[in-house]
Amino acid sequence: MKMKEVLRQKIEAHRTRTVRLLKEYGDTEISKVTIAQAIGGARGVRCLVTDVSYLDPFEGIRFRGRTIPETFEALPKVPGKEYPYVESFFYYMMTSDIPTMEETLEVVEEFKKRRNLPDYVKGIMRAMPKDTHPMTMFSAGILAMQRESVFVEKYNEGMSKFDYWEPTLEDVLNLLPKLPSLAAFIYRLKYKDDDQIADNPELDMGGNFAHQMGIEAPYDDVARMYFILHSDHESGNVSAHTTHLVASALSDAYYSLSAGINGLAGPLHGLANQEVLSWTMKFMDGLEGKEPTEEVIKEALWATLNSGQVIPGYGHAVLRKTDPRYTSQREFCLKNLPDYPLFKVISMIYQVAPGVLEEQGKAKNPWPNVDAQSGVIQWYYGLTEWDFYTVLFGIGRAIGVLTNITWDRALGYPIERPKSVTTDMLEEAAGIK
Ligand code: AMX
Repeated sequence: MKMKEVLRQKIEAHRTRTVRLLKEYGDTEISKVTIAQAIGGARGVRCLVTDVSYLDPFEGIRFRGRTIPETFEALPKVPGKEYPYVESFFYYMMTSDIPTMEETLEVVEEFKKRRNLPDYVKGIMRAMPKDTHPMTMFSAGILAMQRESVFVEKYNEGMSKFDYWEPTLEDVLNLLPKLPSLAAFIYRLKYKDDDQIADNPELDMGGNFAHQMGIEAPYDDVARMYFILHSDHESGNVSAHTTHLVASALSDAYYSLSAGINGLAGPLHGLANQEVLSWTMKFMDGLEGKEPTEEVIKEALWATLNSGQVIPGYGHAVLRKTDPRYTSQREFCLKNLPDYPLFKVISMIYQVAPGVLEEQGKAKNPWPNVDAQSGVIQWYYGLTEWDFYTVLFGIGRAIGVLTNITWDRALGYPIERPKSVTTDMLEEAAGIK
């Protein structure tokens, strides 16, 4: 596979940089840690390394150095479609090279060969209680496939540290293509009476996902856009960090991703997209058919804040402006569903919420994040079961975090083990003890 050979060269070239930094400049300081950071979730502490993406607080995410519009522009598109192959994006994230159409199609074919969901996973999904959250099912499905790990097999046979990345990549290539199949299976099982739709071997990852969900075009392009946008947000966010942390113990890709998905399932992280839709729907129900006004939205936002809850879809631990992932999806809506009532409400919230959060004066970032805009698109195309939305996020996020753990293995990153201190020690450091 061309991608693997390119990756091998990139890894070899990169290793010398990492080794040099470690050996010659290991003592160079890049961050300090304050008491507020130790108590406050390590916010802003620079202690993780990734080259897959970088998040600037004001500019937003860059994937391998490219902004979102630049990434969409550069990658090969599915013929007749507006968005690139997800497979080409995966190639790009792994290697930092933009693949040709030929290189892309090689990954597309590889993914097709590997995307069939094993029967035992279907059995496990069917055995789970009907009210199980789709994120629990998604995580359990991934974990159930751990028995297939090539990394574990090779590790048990005995393998050099320098080769770890190869069976890790093999696990990633086996696992990633199965995620849309698993997600669509869960969706049809849970919401469509287990009326499953067979794989269409003609279709790419995004196309086959839309097909297996049972949703017409342009939902295939929505899926491509969505998976790419949600793929990576550097390494400190909960899903990326968890995946990296678990993998650092040499747990394989299945264990690691399943753990990361569990983190994504939290309402302060990926589940916020579900929360945005439920908040907005409750708000619209409360209108009882009346036209929403900015005044009424403002009142509803204040009611949420005054009851001690957060405004879902707003704020961010790193970003300090409107999330470009929000903007990208907003542009999609302006083009494809400009007059849709739900989109109009979401847009009105965008006009009002930052001012409300600023007035309250707590949130460091009053601007919307990715989750404030994603649900409306899903709803418009008929995916109204909002507790499924975070699973979509999970498929996308897997691209980034699985790329990262492959590189973790390639660069020999060790087991992660930060140091904790006691409250006594903090008081001592503060000079109050
Ligand atoms: N609504 C109300 N209050 C908010 C808020 C919001 N959207 N965002 C931040 N705040 C509050 C915090 O709860 C905190 O309150 P406290 O002092 O009483 O504890 C205070 O403002 C300071 O928080 P912060 O430094 O601005 O944010 P953070 O880095 O601690 O947390 C985040 C970031 C995303 C968890 C937070 O902004 C939030 O809860 N947002 C709503 C949930 C959401 O949209 N999550 C999705 C984020 C993107 C993603 O991961 N998918």
